[in-house]
Amino acid sequence: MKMTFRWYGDDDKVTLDNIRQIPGMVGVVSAIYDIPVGEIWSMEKILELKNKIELKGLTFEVVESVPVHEDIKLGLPTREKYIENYCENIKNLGKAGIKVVCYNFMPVFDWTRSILAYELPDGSNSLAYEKNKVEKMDPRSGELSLPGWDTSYGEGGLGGVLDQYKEMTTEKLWENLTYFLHKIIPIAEKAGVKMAIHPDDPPWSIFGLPRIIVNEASLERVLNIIDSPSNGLTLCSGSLGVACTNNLPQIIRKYGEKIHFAHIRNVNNYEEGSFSEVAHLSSCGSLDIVEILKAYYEVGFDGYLRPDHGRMIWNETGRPGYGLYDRALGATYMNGIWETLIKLGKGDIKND
Ligand SMILES: [Mn+2]
Repeated sequence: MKMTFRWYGDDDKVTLDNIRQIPGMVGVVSAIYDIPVGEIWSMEKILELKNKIELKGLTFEVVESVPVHEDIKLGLPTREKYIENYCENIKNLGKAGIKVVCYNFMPVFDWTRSILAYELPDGSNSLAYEKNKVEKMDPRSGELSLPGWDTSYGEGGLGGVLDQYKEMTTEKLWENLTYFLHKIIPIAEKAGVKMAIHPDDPPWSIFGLPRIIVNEASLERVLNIIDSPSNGLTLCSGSLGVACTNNLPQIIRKYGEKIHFAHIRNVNNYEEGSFSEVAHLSSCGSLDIVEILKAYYEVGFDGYLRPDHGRMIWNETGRPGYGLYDRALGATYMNGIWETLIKLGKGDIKND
């Protein structure tokens, strides 16, 4: 397991110096943020980012994410140009030594929450999803503005994009994902890059838009589209874990070799369909993080792992979910569990 940390570049309040001082941190997960979705990332920009990270003694081997243009998800004729560009990006990233590219296939909206600073009993705050509130939201009202939402919708704005999805069905979206994978996976194989699809967050349909990467059956289906080491998964415990029917240790044991990137986040599930994000410690939420890491250990996981969203604690301000302190605590907690699993495995710690 290689412990990594997401970094949003020079605009991030969390610095590379902060990150390198977290015990056991080996690498940074990042992306080029100032190039519009669908365009080509120049080699120069990729290498500049890589050099900046490596100068601090950290590796840069995982990109999160290379976003997929809506025209590809919609299956429009214009997708050809965007798929070509996507392939160029994969080739360039491979040349720069990137091993894993995380991406998702969620229509219009990336991760969605109803509140960004939900107060937890200890006075800290985190991202939360209140089913009743989301059901009452109207994305067309123009009043909604949530992070994670791409604001560059082009002509017609958000309403225009939503209109384009009017006829979209779950099966049609699967077809468009299949088309995309048939084009990009052979390129990724040649480039030595492992593609890793992130599950939908939350893993259910929102605002009438279909979502397809939601459970074990959908992971099976996406892996079966093309059997290749380059067609793999980002397994996000927090995204899948808010649906109580998803058994994460079971999923990890089943698809271990196809999991290239692990996101670990704990969530507190309230009534079905509502949740808040919490500290990583198992007792703070609904997921058993020890069982999850034990499953990774048992499948011999040697991919990349990162603490996913953390709470805002100790008066830190910054990008919701992506502060320094709680994610550093999460990384340290997981490193402790991992060290224990290794020592137990080697018999260095007696289990009696
Ligand atoms: Mn995630």
